[in-house]
Amino acid sequence: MSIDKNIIASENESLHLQHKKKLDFLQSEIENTQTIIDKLAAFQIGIPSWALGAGGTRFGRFSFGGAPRNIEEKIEDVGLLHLLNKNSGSISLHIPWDIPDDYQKIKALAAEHQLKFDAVNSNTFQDQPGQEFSYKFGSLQHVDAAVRKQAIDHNIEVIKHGVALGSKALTVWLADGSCFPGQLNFRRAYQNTLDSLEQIYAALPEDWKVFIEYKAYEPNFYSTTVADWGQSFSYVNKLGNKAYTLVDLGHHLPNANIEQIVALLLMEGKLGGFHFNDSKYGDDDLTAGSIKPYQLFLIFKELVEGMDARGMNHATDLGWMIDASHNVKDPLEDLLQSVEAIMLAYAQALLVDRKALEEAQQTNDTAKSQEILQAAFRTDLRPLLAEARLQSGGALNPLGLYRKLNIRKKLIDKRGADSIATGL
Ligand code: LRH
Ligand code: MN
Repeated sequence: MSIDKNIIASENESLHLQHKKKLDFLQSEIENTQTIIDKLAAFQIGIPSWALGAGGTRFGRFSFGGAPRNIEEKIEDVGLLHLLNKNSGSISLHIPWDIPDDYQKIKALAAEHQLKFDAVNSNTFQDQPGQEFSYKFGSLQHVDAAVRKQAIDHNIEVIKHGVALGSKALTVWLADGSCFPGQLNFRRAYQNTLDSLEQIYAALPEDWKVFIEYKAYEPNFYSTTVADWGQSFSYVNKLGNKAYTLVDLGHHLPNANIEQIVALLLMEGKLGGFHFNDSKYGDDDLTAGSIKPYQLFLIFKELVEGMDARGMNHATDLGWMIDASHNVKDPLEDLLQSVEAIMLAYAQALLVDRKALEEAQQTNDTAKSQEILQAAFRTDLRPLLAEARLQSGGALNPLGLYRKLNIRKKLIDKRGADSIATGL
């Protein structure tokens, strides 16, 4: 499913006058907006291959219809998002949900859609048909060396798939932990996990990274063996300079100060990347910026400040990825909204008057500090996002055009009302 560039151009034409008015006003208020526009255009977000169909919970899953039935259709759907917003330039695959049968064909198809392959994800949190050993009591932590070896071999196999596709990173999220006190020896679980990760680390190509993703709880509900940033940090420090911590916004205990965690991991040079989403309670995997947009802004304020302090390239030096699950929204609309929210938080963070903030902090002028931050957060920079898309050949209003072209209906006509996508 593709969209003719002329349709995007003519739709932009019909919206241009209104857009120009808003842009002119912003450019009369803000200096060197082109610098921000260029940074926005360069910023690419990885779309999860496992979040292109209907998500669900143990209580139920409600189909949308037109879900991608294979990796080819998943690449087409991400290609469609990228055509519309020009900020969805990579796809993050999950193995074995998305094992390519023909690497060359899949790479060619991705290139056709101007897509790269982002971090590849291993899966030792489910038992696959015909699997010799179960991961019921964990994988890399498991008391049985044979189970650990099976999980290590799987991660090494995932690296091979990634190398063949041109990916440069492996994301390891472990469901490992325990559900009851006494079930697990925490120290042995840590040591088994570290030993296992060291064997996976040894299989990494020279120019690769491994992201260790932490999570407070679920599916284990008493302890998780990589439960928080401190535990992930402890592993990645022991593993070596190719190992980094991945921050999934939904993986924290209530009220955790994620922006402070980000600032410290960045300062330590151990922040690898993100799984953007939003949540009100647990790992709800909701649309990024839909519940706590101010927190997303504060996280990007720390990212911009911390990355500049280390001379890092905003667009390329961290793994920017979404990890969401769509229970009630059209998956593609949800992802368009998530990308928009992430881009807006980044733009507002670029607007923060850092010099004035520094002065206010150095004089403990707390009210002034807040005024400076909220001035940026309360500035509607959406016209800059739209202009960046326009200058990149995308749509001024991606969601509006997606709806106007009835793309979901066309996907249902092509794939059926009950097509199922592999994933969560
Ligand atoms: C675990 C997680 C992890 C993925 C999975 C799909 O909650 O965030 O990143 O492997 O979701
Ligand atoms: Mn995640």
